[in-house]
Amino acid sequence: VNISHSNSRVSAVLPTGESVEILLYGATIISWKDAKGNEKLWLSEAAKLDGSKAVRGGVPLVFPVFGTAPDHAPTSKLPQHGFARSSRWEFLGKSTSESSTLSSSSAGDDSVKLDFGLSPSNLSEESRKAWPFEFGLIYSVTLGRESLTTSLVVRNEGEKAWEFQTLMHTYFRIKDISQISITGLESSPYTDKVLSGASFTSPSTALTLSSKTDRVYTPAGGPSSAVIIKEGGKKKFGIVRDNMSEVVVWNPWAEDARGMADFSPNEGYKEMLCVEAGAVKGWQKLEQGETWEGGQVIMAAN
Ligand code: TA6
Repeated sequence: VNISHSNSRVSAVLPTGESVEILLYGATIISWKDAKGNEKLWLSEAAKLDGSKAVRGGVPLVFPVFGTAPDHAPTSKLPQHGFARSSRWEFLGKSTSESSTLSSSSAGDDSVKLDFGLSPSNLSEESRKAWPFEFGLIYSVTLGRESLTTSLVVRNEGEKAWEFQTLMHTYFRIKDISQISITGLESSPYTDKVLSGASFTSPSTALTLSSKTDRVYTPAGGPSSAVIIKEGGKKKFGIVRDNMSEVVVWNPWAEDARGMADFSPNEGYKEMLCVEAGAVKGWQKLEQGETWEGGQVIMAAN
């Protein structure tokens, strides 16, 4: 495995060619390519990559609040989606794994795990003041031959209990939003932000998108069930969650895409889809010294 680590980003390439690139800013994954160099994530052409604002695309990390929570006193002063995606994380190092079987086709590593850390000492004064709790985050990004795994360990390092929400805001790259269908969200409760947060139960058919979509599903299959994204009937991505009870589906569509200064090209909404694993309904509570872990495994079909 080839790892390079500059003062702003970390990247890794497997012997077979798969690659991942992560900004230390927000520990934001900004690129994930398969062995043939096909980019799997969508990144706006106007995304700020200089730390001046959260990245529009890739996989921003949402913590300790999803959206804004004006009536949740402890997080009510935080910016939308919290501070994790706009703080500078530390690179803690990497570990590689060889395939255990001797018959592995290609000599060398089959996967590499990159670890990143965030604690109060990494936060701006403003963020510390807005959310004055002792915490520790370890975010691991594992690049495999056919998969990308992101997992987060959250620890309460203080004496007082506190609660959080977290979500991995993955922007998938697709060819044509009109050819997309999503399974794994059938017959499930969801709230629809396009309909001012009203609650519904989804039908037993796959989800397709034909206008602005912004929904928070609690899949009936539970916090570790799979969601499949198909394009033209062919599987493109599989997302298996671990301890993440919600899945958010978002596409801004034409008008909102035009309205975001860092969303480019305007027509880009046709080539992206956010399907986001998160624990965002209610709050995860951690007592002193307790930890929580959650994440997702994304499989990409070539
Ligand atoms: O993906 C769900 C969502 O909460 C949408 O409501 C939309 O606001 C999106 O996140 C992007 O949020 P951002 O703060 O990155 O512009």
